[in-house]
Amino acid sequence: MVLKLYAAPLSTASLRVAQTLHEKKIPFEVISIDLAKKENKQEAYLEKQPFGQVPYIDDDGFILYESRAITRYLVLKYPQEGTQGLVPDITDVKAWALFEQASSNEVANFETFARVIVYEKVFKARIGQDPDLKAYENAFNQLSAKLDAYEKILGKQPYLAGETLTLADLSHLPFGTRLYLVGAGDLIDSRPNVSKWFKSLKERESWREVEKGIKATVGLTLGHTGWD
Ligand SMILES: N[C@@H](CCC(=O)N[C@@H](CS)C(=O)NCC(=O)O)C(=O)O
Repeated sequence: MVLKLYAAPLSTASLRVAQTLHEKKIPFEVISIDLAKKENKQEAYLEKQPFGQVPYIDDDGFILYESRAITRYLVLKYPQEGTQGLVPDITDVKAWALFEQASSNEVANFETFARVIVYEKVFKARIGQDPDLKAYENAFNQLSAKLDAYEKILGKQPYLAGETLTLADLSHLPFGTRLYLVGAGDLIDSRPNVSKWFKSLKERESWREVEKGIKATVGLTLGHTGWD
């Protein structure tokens, strides 16, 4: 049975999973969840994803949510397909630990702040609320300091976990590209190592396939909703 991705086609976490499906050349069907209509809060949905969020996958009856967990599952389950090496050999504990370190950086040192910048700058306006400029400025300054550390790391190695591209790098794309959309792309572009690294990520074919909205590679895509 073809893998099913329950997603909002422009949601950041959904994009993360769809990009990995493209990297790994895994055929998938999209079941579009309309967040505005709160389809993600209906009882049947909550049975699969108890937190009422997108995305989740149904891989022949195996249900999994949390975008980063899904991408790791896909890479480990389909080792022969598509791009190789997106996670290190799981028996190489040091390589795996460096991958975990890079992955935690993405969550704790990048998305935490990028999310606030995007949310305050654009999302609140879309739902008719005033942005909290102090929260915006605070997140901007904190992300700026974190990216100074990224600049040093990427001056010593091409990717965050070392010499090769991993999911930890790709995971930055959904919110990293949103920074450009809200006029904060200079946080990336003003740092040469970060800028070169991020440009190489944005140019991947897998990202081009999903950046304008996730489309199924098999079956139907039912409309485009969701942006955060
Ligand atoms: N940590 C989760 C985050 C999922 C998430 O925040 N999904 C958002 C869309 S990007 C969502 O469903 N928002 C609607 C809601 O929380 O009610 C993941 O990575 O899968």
